[in-house]
Amino acid sequence: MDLVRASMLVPIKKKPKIAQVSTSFCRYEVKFKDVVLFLVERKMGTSRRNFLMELARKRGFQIENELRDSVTHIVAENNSGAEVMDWLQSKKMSDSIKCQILDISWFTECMGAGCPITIESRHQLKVQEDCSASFNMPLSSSCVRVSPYACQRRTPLQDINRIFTDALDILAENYEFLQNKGHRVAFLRASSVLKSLQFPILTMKDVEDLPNLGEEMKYIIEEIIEDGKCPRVVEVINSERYKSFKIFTSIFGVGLMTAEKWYRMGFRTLEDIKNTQDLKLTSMQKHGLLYHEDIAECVSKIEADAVEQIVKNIIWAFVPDAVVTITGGFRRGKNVGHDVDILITCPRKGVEKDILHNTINVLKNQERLFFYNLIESTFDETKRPSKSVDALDHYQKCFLILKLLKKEIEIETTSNGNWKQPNITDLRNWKAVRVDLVVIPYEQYAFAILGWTGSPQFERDLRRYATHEKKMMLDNHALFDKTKNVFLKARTEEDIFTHLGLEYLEPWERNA
Ligand code: DCT
Ligand code: MG
Repeated sequence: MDLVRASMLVPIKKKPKIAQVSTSFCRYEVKFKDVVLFLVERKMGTSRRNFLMELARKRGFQIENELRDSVTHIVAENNSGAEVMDWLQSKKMSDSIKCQILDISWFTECMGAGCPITIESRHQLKVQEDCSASFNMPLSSSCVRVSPYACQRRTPLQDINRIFTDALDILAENYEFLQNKGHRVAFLRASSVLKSLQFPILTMKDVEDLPNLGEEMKYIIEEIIEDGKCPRVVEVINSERYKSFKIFTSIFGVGLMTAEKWYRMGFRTLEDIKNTQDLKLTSMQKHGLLYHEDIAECVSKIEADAVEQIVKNIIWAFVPDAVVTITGGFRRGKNVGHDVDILITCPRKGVEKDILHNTINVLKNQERLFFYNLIESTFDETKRPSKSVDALDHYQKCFLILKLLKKEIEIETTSNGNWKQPNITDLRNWKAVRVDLVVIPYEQYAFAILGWTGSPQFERDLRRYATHEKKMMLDNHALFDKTKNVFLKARTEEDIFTHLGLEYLEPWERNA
């Protein structure tokens, strides 16, 4: 149908005037006279920016299309404070700007609340990184009492005692392979304490007052101080069981039970598994084997950002106000991970329910899906938070293997300005990447993002702390106060820390 005929079928409406705050043609009532917003288009894209501007106007906000002196709040998405300043400098505006420079999370929360909300430090894009954090960050062996809980320690990504923590982590992993949960957790806790230290361990005096270090762990530390290595760790690394379990559990879909079964059947290598015709494999394991080389190679930050952009482009085409966030290790500042964990929500109640199915359909049409396993939500409101510190959550989610095109990584890289050759060695123009997509109802988002940011050890300790120190139960859905017999509401991660009486830790301080 052509446009002329189409226009004859519908009554001709008066063309709406485009809302412009600085003129008198504004279609919507301005409710908040002191606030004038500006959205940075860089990394947000034109269509999403237009949608969000319209949404803000409907909610009674003033929003400028151009950066003017009247602007009070600049909002950017996926840009650091430094990047926004660079952009302002390129517009010769950096000196004159006296307004707030904020992350999109502030804008989204304002839209959810229907009014400007109080600006908290987490909303502010910092132009210079604040390196002054000193809470429980032991700078020498005698200066601070270290908490036994990871949620009371700041643990940055940089681990200056890696020689010790690697050893303890390998022994913990070996206990995991032996299915000895108690020893595994004890070694992980010990390693986690050392990761928070901001001084190198040089003598046994440096570790004598630290919590979670039993005699066994201290003996290992002593051996490493004296010889630079621990014979027990060397023995584990070279043991047949450890090597085989390491290979088997690196296959997507293979857990400890399957690894144990294969080991008992006499299998030792990847080839043993690939070459056994009558081995019963799940669809997930078959695909895990097929794309093992790529998946075992890990995902770089650049690849993760490209995946995030693909997912955002798809979702924003039909739900422009959806919130799509990378979590897991990448949110904690890691440069590599074994997968890309993405949380999806929408401030409009109920809208999130169809997002995952629609996204999967588009990914299928784009021929990007090597494998997916969609699990519907099993959330039951009547159930209290789980007692287990390692329990899985009940959100609707999808585990997938995504086809990432080499050119998409290149585009992502060049737009960032720092070119790096993608780590793809053969002539294929794609790489298979493991992605988890998780859909969260908006009111549970704070709990979900806290849970999915990790690290797993940080989460374990946070839940233990809630149970043992506060008589509360925390999981990825809710926080329950057993003394008052009520669920405590939280809009942000800070709210949850406050309920628990904990000092707030930024995601990059949770690398426990
Ligand atoms: N998580 C959780 N409950 C589980 C498993 C995981 O709450 N039962 C959280 C903790 C970390 C986060 O989800 C993501 O999990 P991983 O991807 O396994 O951890 P990661 O830190 O992102 O590790 P990697 O960087 O290797 O992907
Ligand atoms: Mg991850």
